[in-house]
Amino acid sequence: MNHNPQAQRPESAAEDKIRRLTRRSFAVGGVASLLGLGGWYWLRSRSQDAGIPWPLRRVLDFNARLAQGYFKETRLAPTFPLERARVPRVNGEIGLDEVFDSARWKLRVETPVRQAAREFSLDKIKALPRVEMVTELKCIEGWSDVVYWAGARFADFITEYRLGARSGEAPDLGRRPADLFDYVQLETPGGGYYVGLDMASALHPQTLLCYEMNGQPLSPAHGAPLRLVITVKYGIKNIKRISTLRFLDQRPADYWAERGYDWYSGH
Ligand SMILES: Nc1nc2c(c(=O)[nH]1)N[C@H]1C(S)=C(S)[C@@H](COP(=O)(O)O)O[C@H]1N2
Ligand SMILES: [Mo]
Repeated sequence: MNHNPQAQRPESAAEDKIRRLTRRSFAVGGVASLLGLGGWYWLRSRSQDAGIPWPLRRVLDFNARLAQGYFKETRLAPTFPLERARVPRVNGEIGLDEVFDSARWKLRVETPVRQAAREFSLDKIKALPRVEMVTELKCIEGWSDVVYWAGARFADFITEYRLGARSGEAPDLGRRPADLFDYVQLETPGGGYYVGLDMASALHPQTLLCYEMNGQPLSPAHGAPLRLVITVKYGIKNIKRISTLRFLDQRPADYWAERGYDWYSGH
């Protein structure tokens, strides 16, 4: 007789283990260093549980042993039931006062070294796998709101459109991590607000190029047509109304870092 339910349900045992690992802040994203970034493309199409595709949960224990590379410090932020979601207060309107024609909006992507800038319509971003998550937006001033977001993973964006690697090829974190640029900078139309990100945080599975909040297209005050949602950082890095995205090897300028906040602003 076996009274251990876990022995009869290895999946469930694995899941428990994953939960423990997650609680212990293991490097979930490090899985990507096993699979390569292309692996994300496959992973994201798997069924989701608490925002984590199941293959990701299965290989987490490998990850615990092999944690290294870009995702060393990453972990998943908690997710919440949909009923907890609220429309957050509008906080921060820097860079949103430019005259702005949403009908003509394109996301401009600039890459150093002889690669021409590229432009992406919102449809190109919506064509990527849609990711929904209910996570906390934490302002560095001390408040937080739980929000239901929808958008595309930044990691899917650069993988699908072959961005962010010096060679110009599709990023392959598993085999060619050094090919990736070290930093990303995002700025509003006209450059009034700008944030810098380390590549590891940009590639975190809960970092979204977000176009919907609580089931509605983003309002202008919340960053229409496209904003960043990045759960490993405070609100200040969740830039609203992105116009330009840049890959860089030097630590990019950051609006609030220039005014005395920590450049990383992780939490
Ligand atoms: N363009 C722009 N994005 C911004 C800000 C800003 O002033 N301008 N403020 C940031 C801060 S401090 C926070 S807390 C969040 C708030 O997002 P919300 O207004 O959607 O609640 O937006 C961030 N993104
Ligand atoms: Mo904030």
